Amino acid sequence: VGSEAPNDQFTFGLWTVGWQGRDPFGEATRPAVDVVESVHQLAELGAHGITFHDDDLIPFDASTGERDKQVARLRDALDATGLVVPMMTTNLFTHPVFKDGGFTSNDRSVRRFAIRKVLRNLDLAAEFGAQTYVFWGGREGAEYDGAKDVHAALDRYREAIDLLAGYVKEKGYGIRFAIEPKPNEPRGDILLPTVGHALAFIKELEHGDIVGVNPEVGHEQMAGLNFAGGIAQAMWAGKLFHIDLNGQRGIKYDQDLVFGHGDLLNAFFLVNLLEGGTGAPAYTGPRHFDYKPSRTEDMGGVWASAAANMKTYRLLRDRAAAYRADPEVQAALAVAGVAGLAEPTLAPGETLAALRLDRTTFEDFDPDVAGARGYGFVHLNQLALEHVLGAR
Ligand code: 3MF
Ligand code: MG
Ligand code: MG
Ligand code: MG
Repeated sequence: VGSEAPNDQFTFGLWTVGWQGRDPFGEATRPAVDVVESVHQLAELGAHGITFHDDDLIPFDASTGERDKQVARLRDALDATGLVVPMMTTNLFTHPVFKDGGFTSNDRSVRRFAIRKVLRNLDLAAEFGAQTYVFWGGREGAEYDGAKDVHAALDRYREAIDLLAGYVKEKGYGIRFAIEPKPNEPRGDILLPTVGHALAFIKELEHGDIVGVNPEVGHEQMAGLNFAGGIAQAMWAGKLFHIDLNGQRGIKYDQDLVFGHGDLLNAFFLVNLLEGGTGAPAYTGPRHFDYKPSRTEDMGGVWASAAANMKTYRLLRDRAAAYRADPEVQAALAVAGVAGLAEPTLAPGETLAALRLDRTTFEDFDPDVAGARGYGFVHLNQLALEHVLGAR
């Protein structure tokens, strides 16, 4: 597995395989995993790199000496395995200080502390050569509408992101930011709940040129949204800087299942999209898995589930290529008119005035004829399903 795998750019958060299975109703079901052990195991399985929050590596209250020691241990493990760190991020959610948020806490001293915590970790991200820095504002939100002035909160969110992006530019780190939307959990409602909200927020930034999104499969699906559709829009906007792949089954708590263990057909079309199968340019960044090995699993199950993410992605990539190469699919796509949508609605050089003069567009247009057309979308989808099932 190891030799071809690094090209796949499969990466894992240290917090994923490191999750001990604590949930709101139950204790940990697994022992803590040492970071060095995770790096070696993931390298063995064929991963390309790892990602982490500051606190995944360095305990929140660590002394400078302890911090240096942990950084050196990770450095050694990376050197020994060849794994890289393409993305880093900040934990602004675990400690009680962040219970009302980091950048948007109603307490100004907390907001100032949050910015300092990120600044320190950005320096470390530059040291590790990370290209992307993720902002998941899990505690930026509220349970009660009267508790948070959303207008002011967005002002403070923008202030923080712009200050930090300005810092990265000034330092010449070459790091880009990626905002990770999520609708709820742990807060009742989280600011920037969906990809669309985040894209609109980025437009309001001074340093929006280096800010994009890091959408997570389950987060959009928790809001009942089409993940592949959201990703297509993020790519269209040139803002898909990073991605969190996992599985989710419908509108419920954040499940963080293995990639593909939720809406499999949507995962298939997602992979097709990411790999350039729709004709839009392929996504070239890491295929990052942000999942949780279910708390029913022992350590063997943890590593097996990590491998399952990568295997599923590869299988879907193969299935998507077979789908595209299938002449029946090509014929169904033609009937469906999918490629025709790429043609601009006005002809080259045609003006709106010319469109109005063209009688075929209105006066002589027969909506009943056009309305009688069958698009064959169901057949097309059945072909996709049969490819996913390995039946074709
Ligand atoms: C929570 C998440 C986060 C983010 C992480 C940044 C703890 O639902 O998805 O994982 O992904 O903070 O990458
Ligand atoms: Mg998540
Ligand atoms: Mg999730
Ligand atoms: Mg995530």
